[in-house]
Amino acid sequence: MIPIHQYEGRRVAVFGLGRTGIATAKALEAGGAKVSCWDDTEAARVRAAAEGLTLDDLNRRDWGDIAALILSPGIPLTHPKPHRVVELAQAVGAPVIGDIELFAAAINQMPEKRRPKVIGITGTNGKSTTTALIGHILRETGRKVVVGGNIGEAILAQDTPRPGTIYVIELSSYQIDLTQTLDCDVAVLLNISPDHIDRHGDFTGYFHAKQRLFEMQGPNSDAVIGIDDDETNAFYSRLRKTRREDRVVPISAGRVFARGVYALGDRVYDALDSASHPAVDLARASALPGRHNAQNVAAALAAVRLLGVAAKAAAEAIYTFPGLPHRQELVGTIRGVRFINDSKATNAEAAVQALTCYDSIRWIIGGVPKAGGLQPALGAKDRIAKAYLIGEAEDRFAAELDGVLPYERCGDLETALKAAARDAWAEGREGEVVLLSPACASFDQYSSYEARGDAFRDLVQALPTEPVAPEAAL
Ligand code: UMA
Repeated sequence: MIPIHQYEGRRVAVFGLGRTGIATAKALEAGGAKVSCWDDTEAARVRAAAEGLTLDDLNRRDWGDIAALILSPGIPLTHPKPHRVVELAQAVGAPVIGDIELFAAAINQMPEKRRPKVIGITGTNGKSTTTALIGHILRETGRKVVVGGNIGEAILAQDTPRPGTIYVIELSSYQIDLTQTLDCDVAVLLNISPDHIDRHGDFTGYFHAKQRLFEMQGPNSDAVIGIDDDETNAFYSRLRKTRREDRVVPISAGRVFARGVYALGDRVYDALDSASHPAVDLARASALPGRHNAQNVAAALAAVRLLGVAAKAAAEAIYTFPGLPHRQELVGTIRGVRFINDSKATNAEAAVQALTCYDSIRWIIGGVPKAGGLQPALGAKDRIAKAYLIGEAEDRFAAELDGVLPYERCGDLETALKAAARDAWAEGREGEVVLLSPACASFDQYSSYEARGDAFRDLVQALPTEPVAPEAAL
């Protein structure tokens, strides 16, 4: 745990008692603050009390003595409208910040020599893979590394900063919104497409949140920018005007440039300090298939090179990267059919990345739909044999798919998996894939995308490995 001393002796409100809130409350208590915790959900309050935290109904108490509100990232700050606690804090002039800001303030106070390095990664898709890949490369090349943020554990639940440690932090737009002083030594923007519009008002608001990661950087920090979207490309050009040119590194999957890191064919080229040369053979990076992963590899290579890792050593580490659960995770091959868990794909742009990696796909989709629906994924429709619909999105997706693709309404994941497996086995063709890449949030039927992916893995493992008669009875 990273103790936070900034509010020693003062009272702080912590609202939201999931992963972030619990870690934050403990870190503040360890640093001597008096912490008042609350959550809208009874079950979360019970869990927090069992962890030894003090509950204090923030809706009812007087806020006069509260020095700051630490908000969890999933709680509305501005849109669709500010949560009531945000208004209560603002009414008494208490700052509203997040756990990443507490971390930033703590390391900013450290003397330069002892301050750990920070790599921050944002973008719409590929953040977790790139974060984990950077962590893996740094660890494999002998650095002390802590990986956290939007991926897995909250940052304040991690090891205390020590000289030489490198923090690799995945940052969602929600977390950046609650952060003011994080100066990443290397900040990475992978890509941008509409997501989380409900929380940022519109696309401009969402993109603006991502850009703030770069506005917080000092003049000697580095930026790595994926330039394959029009918006990020324009942002790259703007950023180059405000910083020394060599502090802004472009990355791309498909475009070639004189200085930067880019993927072309199955090679990633390093053109950072000398003439461009092939540095990574993507055919050897088996856990990183597809063009989107080529971009993730380019970003990771650029980030670690900026911290002084040699290209050759980085490439060797990339080849041993095991991949992440819930991202195109092969959970079984049963009677010739591959079952792939891509539960992390919570929007259509993420789903299209998996769709372009296989040829004859039984596609399980649904959950809580996002703005934009399935449209961005339908460019890959020739690869999809049939769609199997689940959850709240069923009616909407059925309407979108009418006349476009064969589909079946299945209601829940178990029904969908069994129907998809039945059809794939009946087809008996080589290369059949059953893919859970739902293009939706999970919250109508599961507590998280991880819980949805775990359920899929368990259901696949329970499928019969021998034909049962009749197959349709499955
Ligand atoms: N809550 C309220 N009132 C509300 C909304 C929520 O009281 O109006 C309470 C809930 O009852 C719950 C708590 O807030 O007890 C949950 O807080 P949270 O949604 O911020 O979730 P955490 O458990 O703190 O997890 C967060 C990230 N989740 C979100 O941003 C939604 C996790 O990212 C992250 O791993 C964790 O912090 C540690 O840093 C997950 C995620 O889904 C992976 N992120 C989104 C994404 O990647 O698309 C942004």
